[in-house]
Amino acid sequence: MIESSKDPSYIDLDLSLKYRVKDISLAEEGYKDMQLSEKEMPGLMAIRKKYGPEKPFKGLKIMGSLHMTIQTAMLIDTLYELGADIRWASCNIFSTQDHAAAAIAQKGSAAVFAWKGETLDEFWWCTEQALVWPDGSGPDLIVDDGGDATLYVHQGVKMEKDPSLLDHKTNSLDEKCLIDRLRVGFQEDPKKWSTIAKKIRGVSEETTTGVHRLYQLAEKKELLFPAINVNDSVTKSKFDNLYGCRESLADGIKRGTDIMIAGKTVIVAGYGDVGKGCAASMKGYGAIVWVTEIDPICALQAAMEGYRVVTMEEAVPHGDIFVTATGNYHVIKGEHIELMKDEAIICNIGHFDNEIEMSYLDNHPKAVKINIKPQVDKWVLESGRSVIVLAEGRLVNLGCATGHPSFVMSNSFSNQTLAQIKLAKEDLETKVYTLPKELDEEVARLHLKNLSVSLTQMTQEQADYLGIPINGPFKTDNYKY
Ligand code: NAD
Ligand code: 3DD
Repeated sequence: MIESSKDPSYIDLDLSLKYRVKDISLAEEGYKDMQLSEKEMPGLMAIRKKYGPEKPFKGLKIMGSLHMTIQTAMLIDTLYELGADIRWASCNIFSTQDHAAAAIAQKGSAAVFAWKGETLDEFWWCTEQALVWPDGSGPDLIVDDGGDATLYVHQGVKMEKDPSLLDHKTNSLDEKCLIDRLRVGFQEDPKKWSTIAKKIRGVSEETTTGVHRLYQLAEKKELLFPAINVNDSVTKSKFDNLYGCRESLADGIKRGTDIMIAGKTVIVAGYGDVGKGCAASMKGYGAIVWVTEIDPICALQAAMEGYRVVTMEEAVPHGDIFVTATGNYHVIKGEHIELMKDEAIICNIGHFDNEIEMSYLDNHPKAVKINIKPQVDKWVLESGRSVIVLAEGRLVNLGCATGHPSFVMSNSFSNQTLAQIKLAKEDLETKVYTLPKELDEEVARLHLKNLSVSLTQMTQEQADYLGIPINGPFKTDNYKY
C-alpha cells in the first residue's frame, strides 16, 4: 500500500513558475560578472560563433543539473544561442551564485530554480522543477554534474515498475526527499517518468563521481539512454579537476577561515586529478603536505613528488587542515575526528558530502555545533577539543567560494557543449561514450591564444616519421600526469 499522505516537508511542483531564485534584483550584477567572463571563456565564445548560425538545439529541450555559477550562466547562454529551450537547477545546495541565477532568470535564457543555501527538500524540488516543462513533458537532453538528474529519472522509472519501492524506508534524508517526491508523482501519473525517459536522447556527465555512477548503471544494464562521459575528456579532467582545484581549494579554505596555510600540515586524501591539484596548491602556499591513497600508482606518484604518503590513522594527530578528494565514502570517520588537533580544519572537495562522516557529528549526543558564519561551523566534541568543518562537508570550493575560474571552466563547458551537439545530432546506442581526441584537441586549440602560446607546426617529414597526421590527432598518452 503506497502511503497517500504527502510528507509535511513536501513542496508542490509549480510549473507556471518561470524561475525561483534568491533575489532577482541581483541580475544586473550578474550580467556584469558574465560580461567579465567572456574574454576568459574563448572556447565557449568560439563555439557560439561556429555553431550559432545552424542552431543545432532548435526544437530541443535541455535540462541542466550543474552548479549555478557565473561560468554555468555562460554555458547556459551558449546552449540558448544554439537554439535550446532550457530549464536549470544547481547540483549542490550551497554552490549557486545568486547573482548568476538572477541574471539567467531575468534574461530568460533558462527557467532557473536555484539559490545558495537550499534545504534538501528544496534541492529535489528544484531538480524536478527543472526536469518537467509546463506542459508536463520532460527534456530531450540532460547536462548533469554528479548524476542527480539522471538518478531522478532512473529511480522514477524503477519505482513505476515496482511501486513497492515507494515505501522503502531510509536513514538518508537525501533519499527520503527523492522518494517522497516520486511517491506524489506516481499518485498523479503512474507513467510520468517512463514517458519522460522515453524521449530523452541522452545525458552528458560533467564529473568523475557522476561518470562512475553512469558506468555502474551501464554495467547493471539499467542505463535508459545514451551518455557521454565529459569528465574523461583530457581538456576537462586534466584541467578543471587539476588546475581548477589548484586555484579554488585555497579560495574556499581562506574565505571560510582566513587561515594562514604556510607552515601548516595539510592532509590531502586522494591523489587523483583533484588531489594532485590540491596538494600542489597547498605546497605552493608553503604547507607541509601529506597524502593518503589506496592506489599504489597514485601513492607512488605522490611520493615521487616529495609528499609523505600516510594512512589517515597516521595523519590525524598531525594534520592542521584536512581535505578529502577521493570520490569515496567516509574517508574521514568520527574516530578520526576525535583524534584530531584542537580546531583542526576539515573540508571536502569531492562531489558528494559523504567523504566526511558528517552523520557522526550530527547524531553525536555530546557534539555541539556552533555556526561561525554561513558554511563555517565549529563542532565542540565531548573531549572539549573542537574541529572547524567547512560547507557541512560539501565541496568547499563552491560552498565557501565561487569554484573554479572562468578560463578553466571554458575548457570543461566547451566539452559539455560539443557533447550536447553530438547527442542532438546522432542517434546513439544506449551506452557510455567519450568524445573523440579530435574534439579534445580542438578545445585545447581554442584556449591557446589567450595564453599567448605559439604552437609548433610539424613538417610532413616529421609527421611521416611519427606516422600521425600532420595536424593530429596526436599521441593520446602524453597527459597521464
Ligand atoms: P580520481 O578518481 O582521479 O581520484 C580519486 C583518488 O582518490 C584516486 O586516486 C583514488 O585511488 C583515491 N581514493 C579513493 N578512495 C580513497 C581512500 N579511501 N583513501 C585515499 N584515497 C582514496 O577522481 P578526481 O577526478 O580526482 O575527483 C575526485 C572527486 O572530486 C570526485 O568526487 C569528483 O567528482 C570531484 N570533483 C570535484 C571538483 C570540484 O570543483 N569540487 C572538480 C572535479 C571533480
Ligand atoms: N565546478 C568547479 N568550479 C565551477 C564553476 N565555477 N562553475 C561550475 C562548476 C564548477 C565543478 C566542476 O569542476 C565540475 O566539473 C566537477 O565537479 O567536476
